Amino acid sequence: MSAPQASLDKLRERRFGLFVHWGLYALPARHEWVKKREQLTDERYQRYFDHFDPDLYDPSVWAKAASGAGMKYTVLTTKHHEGFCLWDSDLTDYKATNTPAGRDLLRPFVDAFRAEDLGVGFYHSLIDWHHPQYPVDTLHPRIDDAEFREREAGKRDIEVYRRYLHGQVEELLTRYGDVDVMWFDFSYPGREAYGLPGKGREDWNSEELVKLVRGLQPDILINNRLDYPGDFTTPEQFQPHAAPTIEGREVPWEACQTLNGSWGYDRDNLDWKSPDLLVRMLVDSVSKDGNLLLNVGPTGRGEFDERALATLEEIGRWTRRNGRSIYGAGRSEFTPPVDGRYTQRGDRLYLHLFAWPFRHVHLPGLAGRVKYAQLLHDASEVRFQEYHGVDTDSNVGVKGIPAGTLTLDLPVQRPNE
Ligand code: JFZ
Repeated sequence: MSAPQASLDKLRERRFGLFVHWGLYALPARHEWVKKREQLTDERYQRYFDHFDPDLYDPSVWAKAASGAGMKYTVLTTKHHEGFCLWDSDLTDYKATNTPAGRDLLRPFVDAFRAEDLGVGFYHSLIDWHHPQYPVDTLHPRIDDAEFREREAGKRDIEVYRRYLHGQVEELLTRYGDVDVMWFDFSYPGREAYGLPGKGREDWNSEELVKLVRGLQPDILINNRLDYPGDFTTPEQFQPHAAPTIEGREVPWEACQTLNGSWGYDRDNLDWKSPDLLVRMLVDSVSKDGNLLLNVGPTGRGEFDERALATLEEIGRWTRRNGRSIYGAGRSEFTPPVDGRYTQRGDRLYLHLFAWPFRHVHLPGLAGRVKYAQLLHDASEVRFQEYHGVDTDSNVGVKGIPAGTLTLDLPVQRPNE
């Protein structure tokens, strides 16, 4: 069983999305794994629950920022590994309703993004460091000491947690209308060989969970982190060198990327990627038939950090003029020049130059294939020469290069784009 082709087509058309990691970890503001990394007890972590008061939360501002950046869909952490729920679940007290926020934070989010005509997806953590019956594993033996493992071992009944997991997914998929994507996170099977516990399809009952999801939302797309076949794959924090394949067949994919190396709000992290780099990552994804899901970690007061907002605005200046090379576009059969990427939509070929060459760029295989060329941002004509293997005076600049090469004449100065 898999999602309808129309849903995959829609994902492909959208190409660029907003990932939002928001939870209690916004308050310590030092990475969403802080509870695990610093081995914080439930008692110590409680202070973030008690102080969770996002008084500036206005998801219509988030949705407008996403739309302004050229994003076409969003995926929000309904629950991350810490176990805290943004919605008013009947199955736990560990939810936004019981914090100073005092309300369901998911509903206004969903409404705001739909109002901007953006697709809505739900990230949902399979891992849960708060549920009393979830057997917490050591993922990093250097961090999680043996004593901790011993204390936890055998004391917890994952069947109870599994019912909770399925029940919460049912809530999410019955209360908030049509959901475009269910983004589960994550499985780590097959570690038994190293003397470490793993978690996979048996633990979640992935088969049943997928049936449940598809039964409730027949058009939904499911990612690939259930240790069970999904609709698309999710390379994380790297750009694959080519479209990923499963058993030799290319699969739909979406790269997820941070703005600064952390998913949750991380105040002191200074690894910010430049807007220019992020645009190149978007182009790189599309040139390999994939999407980019770019993350923002909102603050504990419910806002996007100024640095995130500035980056999204800058990206938006690019996508507004160059979106025709992104939305609904994909890979081209042609091989781009060094430091360049091709994207293609129908019979339009888009050349993205990551480095500006001096006056000429040579495009092998394109001679005789191009009717007209222009810069995309201002529609100004780009003249070109074609070299068919016979030297004439008109191809002074292209002598000695392979026959079949088309050479673009570019301005010396890179246009301010
Ligand atoms: C997971 C989360 O742990 C992380 O906090 C964030 O939400 C991210 C989007 O997803 O991170 C992972 C998941 C899987 C691997 C690495 C990081 N993995 O399989 O190597």
